[in-house]
Order: sequence, then C-alpha cells, then structure tokens
Amino acid sequence: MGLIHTPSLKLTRRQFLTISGISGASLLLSGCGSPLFEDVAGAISEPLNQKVESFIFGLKPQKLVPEFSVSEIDNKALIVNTFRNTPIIDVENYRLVVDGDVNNPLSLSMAEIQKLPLTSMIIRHVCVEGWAAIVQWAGVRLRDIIALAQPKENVKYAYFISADKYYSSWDIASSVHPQTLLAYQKNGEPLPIDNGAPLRLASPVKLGYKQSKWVTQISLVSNLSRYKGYWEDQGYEWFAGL
Ligand SMILES: Nc1nc2c(c(=O)[nH]1)N[C@H]1C(S)=C(S)[C@@H](COP(=O)(O)O)O[C@H]1N2
Ligand SMILES: [Mo]
Repeated sequence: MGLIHTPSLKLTRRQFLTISGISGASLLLSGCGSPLFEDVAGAISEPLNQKVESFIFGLKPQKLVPEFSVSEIDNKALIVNTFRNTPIIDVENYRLVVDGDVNNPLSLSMAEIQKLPLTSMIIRHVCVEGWAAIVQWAGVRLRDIIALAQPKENVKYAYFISADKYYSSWDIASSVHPQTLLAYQKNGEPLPIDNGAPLRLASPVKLGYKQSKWVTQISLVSNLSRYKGYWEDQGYEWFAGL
C-alpha cells in the first residue's frame, strides 16, 4: 500500500505530471495566480506532508527548532566554506534530479522548483571548524520535493550529490523535517553562487558539512553505501545532528 492509492496522492501525481511531464512548457508560460499555478502550489498541503511522514516513513510529527528574529541575522558571519572551487552552473540548463527507490523520478528546473511553496526561516548555521552564523534561508521544503517523487516504503536515506563532486547522505527523518529546505535565497537575496546557488540544503537539525551546496541530484535509497559523504568518509560523524 502506498500513497498512490490515496486521493491526495492523485493530486500529487497530477501535480507531478504537470511539473515534470509534457505540460512543462505551459507551466513555464503560466503566470502566478493562474489556475495552473494554484494547482501546483496548492497541491502540496499539510495533510499530504503528514501522510509523507506517517504512511511512507512511519515517523512521528517532528519538533520544530526555535528560530531567530530578523534583527539577529548576521549578514557577514556566514563564512564561505568550500572544499574545492565554486562550480560553474548554467541555471537555464540546471536540473535537480530526484531518483532511487521512487515511483516518480523527477528532473526539475529552477523555474519549476520556484513554483512550489516558499518557506523562509532564520536559523543558526554551525560549522565544526568553530564558527556559527545566524542566517535567513528561503526555499522549498525538501519534504515537498520528496513527496513529489513518491518514495517507496523502504526508503531510509537521501544521498545529495553536488556539482563540485561534494556528496553527503542524510537519514530520511531529518530530510523530511519541516525546517529542512532546499534554499535558493539567503538573507532576503537570491542565493549567492559561493553559498550554493542555484540550490543548497539548509536545516537547523544538521551541522554545516551536511548542508550540501550546488545540489544536482537526490537519490532516495534503502541502504547506505560505503561512501557516506565527503567529510563523513574522512571520519566526521555521519548523523551530525544539532
Ligand atoms: N557542495 C559543497 N557543499 C558544502 C561544502 C562544500 O565544500 N561543497 N562545504 C560544507 C561546509 S563544511 C559548510 S560549513 C557549509 C558552508 O556553507 P557556506 O559556504 O554557504 O557558508 O557548506 C557545506 N556544504
Ligand atoms: Mo563546515
């Protein structure tokens, strides 16, 4: 039994077809406020999110991490921390691929991702190298993207592959946490390239090295391979919860 048999999943399936299927061009042409946009933005609702947790992952509702106020944002505190060079990404041709143990593999453009509900949060980013920064991130909830992909019930982990060959893996509970975002804005501005544009992970439940920048692929899987992450494979803790 999966979500595919529930009424709300039908809506999601239709939404999936709208987003990644044949009608992609019309989606791009339609403006905000059009029936099509309402369709896309409205289909991902709280009831669906709860279903993602309780039916697919069998998780209890997750506690929200307290957020900070706008006045606490420190615009300069977020230090760019990149293990190699900043990759060059052509945003027009950029696609976020979601694959693995899913019923509906996705390949989403930024225009499509930006049609999904926008969530903003002010959280503390903590790097193990001994610095932290209060940052405002805005983007789509990762759980909404995961729900669109319709993961199979055996999914337990998410692998994140980045354009700079960085990679990491997360437990699925942290991945569908309501404050785990794929962010495309930072402190009210478009996400700077050095901070991971067009799309990066941002979450108050994980340490900095789990917050992959320039994410191009998310693989939802039932097992971890011997490769767990760029830093994780060098001895850093895998779960890295905050
Ligand atoms: N793709 C990629 N993501 C990455 C890294 C990286 O080198 N490459 N560094 C990580 C580390 S250690 C930290 S602390 C944060 C830093 O994010 P920032 O550069 O936006 O401050 O990104 C994380 N995500
Ligand atoms: Mo870090």
